[in-house]
Amino acid sequence: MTENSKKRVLSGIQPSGNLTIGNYLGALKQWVAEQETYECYFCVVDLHAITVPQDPVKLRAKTREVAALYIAAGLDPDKVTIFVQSHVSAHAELAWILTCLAPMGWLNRMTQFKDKAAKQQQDTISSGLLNYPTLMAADILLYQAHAVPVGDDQRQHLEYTRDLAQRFNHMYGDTFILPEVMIPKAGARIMGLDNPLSKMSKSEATDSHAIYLLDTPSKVKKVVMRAVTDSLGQISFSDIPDRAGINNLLTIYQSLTQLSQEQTEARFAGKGYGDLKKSVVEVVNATLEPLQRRYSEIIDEEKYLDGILARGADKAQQMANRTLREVKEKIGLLPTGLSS
Ligand code: AQP
Repeated sequence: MTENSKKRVLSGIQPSGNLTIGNYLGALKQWVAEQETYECYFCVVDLHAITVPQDPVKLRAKTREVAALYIAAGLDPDKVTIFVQSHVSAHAELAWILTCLAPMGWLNRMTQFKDKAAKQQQDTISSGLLNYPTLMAADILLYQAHAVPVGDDQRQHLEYTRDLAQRFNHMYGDTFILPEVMIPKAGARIMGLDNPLSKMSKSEATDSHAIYLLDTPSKVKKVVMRAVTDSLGQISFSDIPDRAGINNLLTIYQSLTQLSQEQTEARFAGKGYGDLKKSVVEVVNATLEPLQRRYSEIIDEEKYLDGILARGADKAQQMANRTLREVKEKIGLLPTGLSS
């Protein structure tokens, strides 16, 4: 298939902390699988990260770290476009234009905003946090993405993106492709190991909450062996909240081994929770070992990494600016240099 006949996907991760196995299973792993089939744009969404306070020095370092992790996880920079969101100013411009179209009521309904706002003091919540989904809509619509591979927590933001695109198309004529959400069958919502009723998140501060992609094997072992389970002694998938801990460990195991639910349960028939945890430690460490090796080869190669990001930004700009020009023309913004 030629590049032009391929469907496009776009996705991104915020450089807002240490990437977790949730980010890997919900996002990165499917991106790697899709790079042969789709024309792919993957960005490090630094403008999203600043919707909550960030230390400038750390933010810069994390932005490089996340880009290096994209490559270490298996994205091939010769096949996909990897770039930093803020290097393509069209994202911020289209976000503003869409902000002017977005009813406040739609934004107020977003559960991620409510969850994140609840963790902050009322007077410190930025309006950027409320507008986060509009920036995400701009990211996606600029590239006329057909599909967006994300974890389950982003489903509502994708619906919002489609609603906004439809609203624009209705007001100004067909402009945007309506993107489909692409959620993995297994691993779409990995839960916290310390609290299997809340999503594993990279900005959670506690030590026993997450498996991070750059954790040492012994740290992985420690956090998995401590994971919250139950006292039923039954190893099977389940939707029952009391059984969420075991369900989560089984899901991590299943997603990393690519087994079916039945095969996964069969593997642990007659075994105890300790065996399950040990097996999870093994598959996680077997996944992280090559990823970390590749990561350590590239993270200090600043020229190599910056070169990839510069090329990525150039390519992304061409696509994004084309869409932005069309949008500006349709809404009546005066183009520059008409008489020159
Ligand atoms: N626990 C998870 N299970 C499956 N997928 C997940 N994703 C995040 N957590 C899980 C997916 O990772 C991608 C990037 O997420 P993000 O950086 O844009 O922010 P997020 O969804 O808010 O993820 P975090 O880790 O919770 O970040 P913080 O703590 O910084 O806000 C998305 O595709 C997401 O679905």
